[in-house]
Parts: sequence; C-alpha cells; structure tokens
Amino acid sequence: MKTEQLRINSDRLMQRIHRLAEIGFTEEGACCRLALTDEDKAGRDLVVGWMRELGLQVQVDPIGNIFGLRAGLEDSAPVMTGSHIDTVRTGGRYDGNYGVLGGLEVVQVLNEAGITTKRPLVVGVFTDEEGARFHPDMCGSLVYVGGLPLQEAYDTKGYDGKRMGDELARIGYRGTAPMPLYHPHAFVELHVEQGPVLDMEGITIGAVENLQGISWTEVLVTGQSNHAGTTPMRLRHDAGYCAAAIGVFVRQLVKELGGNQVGTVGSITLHPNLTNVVAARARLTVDLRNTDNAVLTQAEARLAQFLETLARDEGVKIETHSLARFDPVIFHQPIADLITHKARQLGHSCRPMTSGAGHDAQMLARICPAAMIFVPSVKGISHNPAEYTEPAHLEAGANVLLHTLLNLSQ
Ligand code: HGY
Ligand code: MN
Ligand code: MN
Repeated sequence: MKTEQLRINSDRLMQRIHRLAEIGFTEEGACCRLALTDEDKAGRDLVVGWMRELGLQVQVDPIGNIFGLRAGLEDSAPVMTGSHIDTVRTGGRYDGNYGVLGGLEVVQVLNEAGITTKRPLVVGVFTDEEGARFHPDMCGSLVYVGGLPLQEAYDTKGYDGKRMGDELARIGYRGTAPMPLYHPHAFVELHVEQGPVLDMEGITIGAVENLQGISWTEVLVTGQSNHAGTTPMRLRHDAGYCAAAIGVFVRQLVKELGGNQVGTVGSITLHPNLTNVVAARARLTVDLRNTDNAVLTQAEARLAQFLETLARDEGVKIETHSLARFDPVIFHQPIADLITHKARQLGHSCRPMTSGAGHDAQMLARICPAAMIFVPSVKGISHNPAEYTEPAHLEAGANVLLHTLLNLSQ
C-alpha cells in the first residue's frame, strides 16, 4: 500500500481512549487523574504497557516524562509527538489523552504496514501538564526544555501539601533517563480545541499557529475573623469580601481591556469558611491570558494596583505569588502549513488557529520547530465531563497527524 493511502484504525483509537478514561472515572462522569496521584500512576502504567506492546523503547526521565521511541533507518534527531494524560479534577476523556493515544495509533499503523521511517519517531507523555495539583501547568515539559530547574520542581508543594519529588518517587516515575532525552527534529501535538471556534464554524482541522500568554497568580488575603452579627461594618477586615471583590475586578478589567483578554478567579478558599464568621483568610487564584504580551502585562499591573488599594481600604494584608507566567508562543509556520496541506489532501476543511489553552507544544517550541493539530470540541466545552469530540473528527485529526509525522520523518 502506498503511504499516502495509509489510514488510522478509528475503532482501535476509540477503544484506547475509552479504556484509559475508565481510570479515575468519577460518578459525575469525569476523568480525574490529578498529576502523580494513584490514578495518574495507573494511567501511566496502562500507556507504558501499550507502548511496550507496540515495540517502543520506553524511558522515563527525572521529572516523570515518559518517552516511547520507534527506531528509524537513521539514528538521527527524532520526530516527536505526544501530550499529557494527567487531568483536572473534572476532566474530559480527550484533553491530552487524545494526543498521546493518537501517537500510539500512528505507531501501530506503521508497524502493521511494515514501514520504518528515516528518522526515529517518539511518543511523549509529559508530566503534570494541567498544573491542577502542582503548579505551574506544563510543568514536565517546562523542566524538559530547561525552563524550570528540576530541584525547584521537586520542591513544589501541591495544594494538598505533598512535595512533587516525593510523589514522583512514590508512584515509581522518578526516572533516570538523561534530560532532555531527545532534541527533536520537530514536535507535533494533536489535541482537542477546548474552545468553540472549529465547532461553530463547522471546520474539522485547526492548524495551530500560535498560543496565548498565560499568567497565574495566587492571592493570599489576611483579615480578621469576627462575629458576623455584632461587628460593626466599619470595623470589619473581611477576607471573604476581598476575595469576591477581586473576582468582580478581574471580570471588569477583562471587559475594559477587550480584545483577546480573558480572566477568571477559578479557586477561592475561605477560612474558617463558616456562615456566622467574618472570614479571616482567603486564598484565591487569578488566571489572566492574552495573545498580546504587552496587554497581558498591563492587566497584571492593574491587578497589582487594585490589590494594593483594596488592602489599604479594607485594612487587610494581601500577598501574591506568581504560579505561572508564559509569554505568547508563535509556532513553526512551515509545520502549520504542512498540517493544512495534509488536512486538505485528506479532504478535510481546515483553518489556522490560535490556542487559548496552554500545551506541552509551547514548551517544546523552545527547543525545536513545533505546531499543533486541533479537532473540534462540541460546544467548545472542556475541563468538564461533558467534553466531547465526534469520533469522525478524532479519526480525521489522527490521520492528519499520521501524514504530518510521515512527511517530517521521511
Ligand atoms: O491551563 C491550561 O491552559 C492547560 O489546560 N493546562
Ligand atoms: Mn491538554
Ligand atoms: Mn487541560
């Protein structure tokens, strides 16, 4: 069979997606495999088992990134694909998983066709892409490209107080492979869009050309707990009010800045969190993103200013810590163009895209040419059990990945 006639086996891909989704499945129908938990370990073990069945040479690096190598005719820089299999607490079954399992499906198609590519192929599984338990997000790929010292990552504490390095050892994925194990010739990540654009426009493939900047800030407010009935309003130092005011400010700031600015307060914890007690403390996180780094920096400055005024007016202490700060990333246009070309050759509609979400590809882009392939998310829903992509779209994206990787590795 000529290589251009090769196609992935959609049933097999769907079986692997649904099998992996059984691990960490919750009664609300979500996938919950927070990084380095027992569920994440079980997911890793399943994927490593599939890699071995496919004859891949499996190695694990010190931050727990997993790599499956398929030898090429040459011992040259490999073409790499992959993503992550850790999830947020209310994750869907496609975010990240689809990119890893799409890569394994490509390997199996080439095995069955008896094709050995010139360059080696590697499927990567990056640690803690979500950053939902251990900050920052894209942690494993950031360490991989030298953006975060390994020891600093090891010492990071999760929201549950556990240390990242200890959890990696506990689940048996604190590997010893050199880092970075491979300096890829190119990196292509297959991922669901997680936004509404492709679905709304009825387009099957997104050739992702760039990705927006990300700013995560932890805000700690220290006020004074007091009786919710007897304390005169002018004497209150109410951390609960401050947390709410910050959430409202972020929304107003986004509206004022307009353009591509987005922002949300996704996590608020109050102490003592009781009906009749003025909250003494609040811990909240602010997620700000923009394709324009200058405006994102402006948004951060406006937030800092608001916090200063709020602390003074409310007589509270406000401390902030940056949890993640990544500039916008421009991907490698020739690879994005190749994705478009292959999508069209396969008969799929395609359009250039900007990624609203962070991805491991943005980190690999620091060391090699990289780009991404998107497929539609129905109603743009993600980080939600209702996350869904039509099997035909999953098949289309995996076929575009197959032919993009074939082109890059021949
Ligand atoms: O936050 C993100 O954009 C990604 O899902 N980690
Ligand atoms: Mn993802
Ligand atoms: Mn995600």
